Amino acid sequence: MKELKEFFEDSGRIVDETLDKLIPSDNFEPKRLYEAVRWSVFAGGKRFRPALVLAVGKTFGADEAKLLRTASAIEMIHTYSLIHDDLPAMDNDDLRRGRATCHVKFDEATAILAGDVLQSMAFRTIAEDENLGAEIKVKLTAELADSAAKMVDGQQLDLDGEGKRISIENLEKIHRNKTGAIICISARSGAIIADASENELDAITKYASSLGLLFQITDDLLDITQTTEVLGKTAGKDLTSKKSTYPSFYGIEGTRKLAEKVRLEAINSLNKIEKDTRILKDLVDFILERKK
Ligand code: GRG
Repeated sequence: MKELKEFFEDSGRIVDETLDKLIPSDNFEPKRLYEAVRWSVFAGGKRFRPALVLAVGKTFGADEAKLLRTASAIEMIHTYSLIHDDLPAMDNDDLRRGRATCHVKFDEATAILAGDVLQSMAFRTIAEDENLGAEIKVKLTAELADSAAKMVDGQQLDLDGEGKRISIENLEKIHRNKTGAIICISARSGAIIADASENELDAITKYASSLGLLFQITDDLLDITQTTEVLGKTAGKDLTSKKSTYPSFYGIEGTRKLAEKVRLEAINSLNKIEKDTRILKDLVDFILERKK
């Protein structure tokens, strides 16, 4: 997977450069707010969602310049969700991306505002993209807004289900919204910017839907099998907060088998696309084999 490793390094670097230009410096007033935003954005996340925007966009022939702002906007939405998810009213966590969470480093009010301003910045980033036409920008904005709302729906459903035994159908519904929706828009936006055909967009949506589920399944496994040090966030949280997870339904081995099944579904969707989809296939294996 050398090619993918290089791809991740390159996309991570260029997305970081773009984010650095888009996000006000920590000298910008109110300083405390932008310090908090930068603390959370530049904390060493995997940048998986922007990599997916770039990988899908490039697969269908889009220029990198057309993809960078949308990729960065999606990372802004993702980071906002992590900041808010860590708050005492939600997951109440003190470690994220290997460092203190935003509300621990700053304070709760600043963390709420940092998440809020990141969300506004994300939509502005797309609206002001000079490399894209108005029609595409409206489509991207509408889809991203819909996905961000689905993520919030999923978060509420997740909170409602805490401490309760929920059905596997409900668990899947939570994850398709909470985790899947932003992964899905990441892949779709790459295809939309590249002006992919309806059939291609359909195949990419199915691929991303499987990829999103696989991401959550592996997240559940890592929460049990990995250490806090490697994850950069508190391990074993699902058990202590009595969350329903895939391993709580299927056990660890059963969950690994499910992951393999979902992996094959993702690959089968890619096989319907008549382009070189190697990098997208490698991304599936990256998610399956990831250590954090
Ligand atoms: C608070 C509105 C709101 C939504 C929260 C995304 C989310 C919804 C909560 C995060 C909790 C969580 C552990 C979700 C499971 C999957 C996930 C999104 C993991 C974190 O994403 P990574 O692994 O993180 O890509 P990095 O730090 O690498 O970007």
